[in-house]
Amino acid sequence: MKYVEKVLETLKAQNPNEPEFHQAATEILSSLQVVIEKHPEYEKAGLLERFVEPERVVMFRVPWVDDQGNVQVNKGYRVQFNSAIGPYKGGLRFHPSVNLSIIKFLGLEQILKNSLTGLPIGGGKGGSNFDPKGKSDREIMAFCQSFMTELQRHIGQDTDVPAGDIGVGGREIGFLFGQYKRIRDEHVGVLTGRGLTYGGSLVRTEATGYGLVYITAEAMKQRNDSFEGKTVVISGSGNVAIYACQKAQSLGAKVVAMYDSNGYVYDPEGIKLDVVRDIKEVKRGRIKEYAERVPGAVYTEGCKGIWSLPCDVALPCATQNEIDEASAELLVKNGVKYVAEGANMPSTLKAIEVFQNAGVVFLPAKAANAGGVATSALEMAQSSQRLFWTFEEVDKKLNDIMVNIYHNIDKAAKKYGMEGNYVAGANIAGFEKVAEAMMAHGIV
Ligand code: NDP
Ligand code: 2IT
Repeated sequence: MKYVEKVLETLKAQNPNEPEFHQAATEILSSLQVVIEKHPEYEKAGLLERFVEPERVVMFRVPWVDDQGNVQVNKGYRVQFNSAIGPYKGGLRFHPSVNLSIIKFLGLEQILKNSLTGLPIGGGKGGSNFDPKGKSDREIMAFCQSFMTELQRHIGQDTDVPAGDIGVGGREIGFLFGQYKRIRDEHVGVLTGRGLTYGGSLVRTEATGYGLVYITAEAMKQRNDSFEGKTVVISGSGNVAIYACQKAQSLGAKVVAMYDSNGYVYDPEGIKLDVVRDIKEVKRGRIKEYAERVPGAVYTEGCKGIWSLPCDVALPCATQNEIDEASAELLVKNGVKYVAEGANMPSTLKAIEVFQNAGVVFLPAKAANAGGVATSALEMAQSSQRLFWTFEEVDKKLNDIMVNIYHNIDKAAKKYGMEGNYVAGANIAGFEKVAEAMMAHGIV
C-alpha cells in the first residue's frame, strides 16, 4: 500500500465518527502522493503521520446563565493543529453543528491555507456548539466571557491568535477581547477581526469576500475574461457572502441569488445589497424579508434549489458540503464556468469531481478564501508595529496576495503535470513549505 493511503487508513481507523475530518484529509492526502514520491525522506521522518495529528486539542466546558436565569452548558474547542511556520491562526465557529470532526477538518485545511498566504502563520481552529441565533446581546456577552475565561490560558499573540468564522463577527470578537484583556491585563493582538478603535485592521471585515473575487478575477483575466456582465449565484448572506457580492457587483457582475439556512431569494434584477445588509448586519433578520421588501424578488424555502439557477459563476459562501454531486451536475448543465469556494469545504468530493471533469475552473477554499486569514496576518503585523495602514494599502496587499496565490497554485499544478487542477495545486503549494519547515525542526 502506498504511504499516503496507509496514513489515510490509519487516520480513519484512529478517528472514527469524524466524517468531515476524513473528507478533508482524503482531499488533501490524495494530492500529495506526487510530492512524497519526490521526497522519500518524508516517509522515513513520519512526516504525514505527524501532519495529520494535531499538536494539541483543547476541549472545555462553557457554562453561562441565560436571560431566564437558567444555567446553560456548551462545549468549547480549540485545535492547535500545526505551528511549523508560525503561531496557530484560525477562526472560532459558534454554531449548533460544531463538533470535534468539524473543528479538525477546519484546522487541517487552515494549515495549508495559511501557508498559501505566504505569511508566517500556523494552523488552528476552534469554536463551540453554542447557537447565537435568537440570543440577546447580554446572553452573547455572557457566553463569550465564559468561553474566553478558559480559552485565555491557551492563546497569546505569539502562540495562537483566533478570529471569527460562522457565528463569530465583530460583536463576539469585542466581547472575547474585552474578557482576555481583563484577565491577562494585556492589550495585544491576541485576536484578529478586532474593531477599528481597539487594534483592528481596515479591510479585515471585507477581506474574505473581496479576496474571493480578486482570485476569481485573476483566473478570469488569464482566460481573457472578467466579471463584467456575468451572472453570479452566492450562497449564504453572512460576512463572506455580503462582501463577495459587493466586490463582484463593483466589477460589473449581476448577483441574482443569496440564501440563509432557511431558504433563498432570487432577484432577476440583481440583488440590492443595501437591503441584504440592513436585514443581516443591522437587524440580524432572515433573508426571507428581502422578498417582502423588494418587488420582483422571489423567496423559496430550502437552500438546495439555489444551485438550479443558471449562472456563469457560483460562489458558495455558507458552509461545508452545501454543494453535493446532484447540485454540481445541475450547475454544470446550466453552464457554470467558474466555481470559487468562499466557505470551507462547501463542495463534496463527488461535486469537485463533477466540476473538474466538466472543465469548470474550480478554485478550492484553501486558496479562494485565504484573503480573510491573510488580512488577519496583516492585522497582526500592524499590531506588532503599533501602527495602522490605510484602507488602500491593506486592500492592495490583499489583492497582491490573492493574485500570487492564484499563480502559485497554477504553477504547482503544472509542475506536477496536472495543469488546471487547482485542488492539487493548492494542496501541493501549501504543503511544500510546511513540510520543509517540519523537516527542519526534527521529530517534534
Ligand atoms: P456568517 O456567520 O457571517 O454567515 C454564515 C452564512 O451561512 C449565513 O447566511 C448562514 O445562514 C449560512 N449558513 C451557516 N450554516 C448554514 C447551514 N448549515 N446551512 C445553510 N446556510 C448556513 O459566517 P461567515 O460568512 O464568516 O462564514 C461563511 C463561510 O466562510 C464558512 O464556511 C466559513 O468557515 C468561511 N470562511 C469565513 C472567513 C471569515 O473571515 N469570516 C474566512 C474564510 C472562510 P443563517 O444565518 O441562517 O445561519
Ligand atoms: O476559515 C478562515 O480562514 C477564517 N475563518 C479566518 C481565520 C482568521 O484567522 O482570520
